[in-house]
Amino acid sequence: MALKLYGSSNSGNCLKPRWVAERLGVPFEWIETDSFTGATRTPAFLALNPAGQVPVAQFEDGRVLAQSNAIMAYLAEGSSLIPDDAFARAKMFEWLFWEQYSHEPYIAVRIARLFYLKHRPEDLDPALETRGHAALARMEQQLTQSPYLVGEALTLADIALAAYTRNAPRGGFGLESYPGVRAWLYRVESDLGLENGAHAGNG
Ligand SMILES: N[C@@H](CCC(=O)N[C@@H](CS)C(=O)NCC(=O)O)C(=O)O
Repeated sequence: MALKLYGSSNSGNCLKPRWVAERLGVPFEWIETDSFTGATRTPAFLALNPAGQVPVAQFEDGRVLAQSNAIMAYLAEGSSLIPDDAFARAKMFEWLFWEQYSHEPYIAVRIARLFYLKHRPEDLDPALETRGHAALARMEQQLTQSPYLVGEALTLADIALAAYTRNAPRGGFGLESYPGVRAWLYRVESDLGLENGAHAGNG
């Protein structure tokens, strides 16, 4: 298999490049690598990615690429998932950078602590909840104006943001007050062939 994707199936960051590869019909081998059980800290894995994190893509020629959004951008080069228009493309990157700094550190971290590590809500930093809701409100603001984060069509911005937003209820973030986000999630999940609402506490 030409492309190897090392990742954990429970991680939104890891699902992002997998969804892109599936959407674009890029063949890949998935190598399940669980960061909770030390698989990202073995000498073999650290030789691949010294940062000790998944996802990691390894190409046929041996080259290795880390960082979910960088892997997505490389896989999607020349596809409709990256807008042709320079400004729209920059807007897509605006959302991708924002996702890593203002969404994932709160929503993904609260999901990990509550759902996977079984921490008690009262033991968590309250900023995770307030900043997470601020991120959802920012998305809602955009998604009441356009069906996708960058205009009329699915881009990498939607794939990146859907990864943890669809599991936000597992982090204690109810989506009831974000109708635009819920309608957008339904759209993106349908585009990607994912089960609608499967992880959102709706069924
Ligand atoms: N910014 C990175 C974050 C990657 C990341 O945090 N991966 C987690 C799993 S979701 C991990 O491997 N954690 C293990 C560690 O940091 O030791 C990306 O988008 O790929």
